[in-house]
Amino acid sequence: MSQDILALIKENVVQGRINKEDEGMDEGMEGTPAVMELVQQALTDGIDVQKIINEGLTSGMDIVGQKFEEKEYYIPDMLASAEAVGAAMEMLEPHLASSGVEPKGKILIATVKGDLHDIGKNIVSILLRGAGYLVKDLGNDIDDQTIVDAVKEEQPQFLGLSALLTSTMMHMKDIIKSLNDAGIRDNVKVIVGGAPVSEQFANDIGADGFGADGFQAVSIVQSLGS
Ligand code: B1M
Repeated sequence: MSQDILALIKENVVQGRINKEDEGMDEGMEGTPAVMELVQQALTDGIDVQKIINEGLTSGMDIVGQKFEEKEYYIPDMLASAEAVGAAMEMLEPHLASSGVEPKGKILIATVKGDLHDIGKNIVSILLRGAGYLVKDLGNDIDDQTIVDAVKEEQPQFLGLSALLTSTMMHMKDIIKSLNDAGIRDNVKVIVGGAPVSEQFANDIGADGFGADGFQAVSIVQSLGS
């Protein structure tokens, strides 16, 4: 039963359908429950939020990525799916957020310069907030100097960097160098992630941690402490 609804969420992410009024890519879907109705149903059924995100939303976006790679989907198709995931994450956020607890630490997060992909970063931010951290999201396409200035000003314990393009991930190394040059590298722990980023890459560029997904990002932040 829970697998059925997760499969439907995944399918509707691939269809780029937010609400039941949406047509989607295939014919005949209008009027059937879409991502928002299905996620609401999954919550009502008591399905774990982590499962909804990983097995419904994120695995749907994986298929969208494959379709884009195979030139079956174009940018507007990807955006429709991305919007559906964003809308669902807004609905899930209150279920992840802990209430009335002092923040465990402060985290600055950004997608690096030249990179507009922010869905993963937004998921990581929501999960970190849900785990009790104060997250300041600088946005996407953020240049190195803005990040260094923000670290100086905000004095966070952690800096989270996201990159989805092989052409932009190297900015993570530049940012770490700029932190070093500014004499503030030791003040902040740098966590990196994003589809092309690996643990090996994180080690090579001198980051403190790597998260393959949002939940791993939370675990690594927790294990590094403040
Ligand atoms: Co683009 N795109 N895209 N795209 N896009 C990819 C990344 C790509 C792999 C697609 C493909 O060709 N198969 C490819 C990159 C190839 C490469 O670099 N080797 C690509 C390309 C080429 C491009 C353009 C260049 C296309 C073009 O214009 N010709 C262009 C670049 C624009 C730019 O950034 N300058 C582009 C544009 C776009 C859209 C704007 C249309 C849209 C982004 C919308 C948005 O983000 N608001 C988009 C999308 C949606 C994708 C795919 C399909 C999905 C990305 C995504 O959101 N995944 C993607 C293909 C794919 O990944 N399958 C693709 C879901 C998300 C939940 O996963 O972001 O990986 P992810 O985040 C995960 C983990 O990585 C991790 O946790 C998250 C949650 O589990 N994580 C962290 C992420 N950040 C972390 C930080 C951490 C820790 C963990 O610590 C701080």
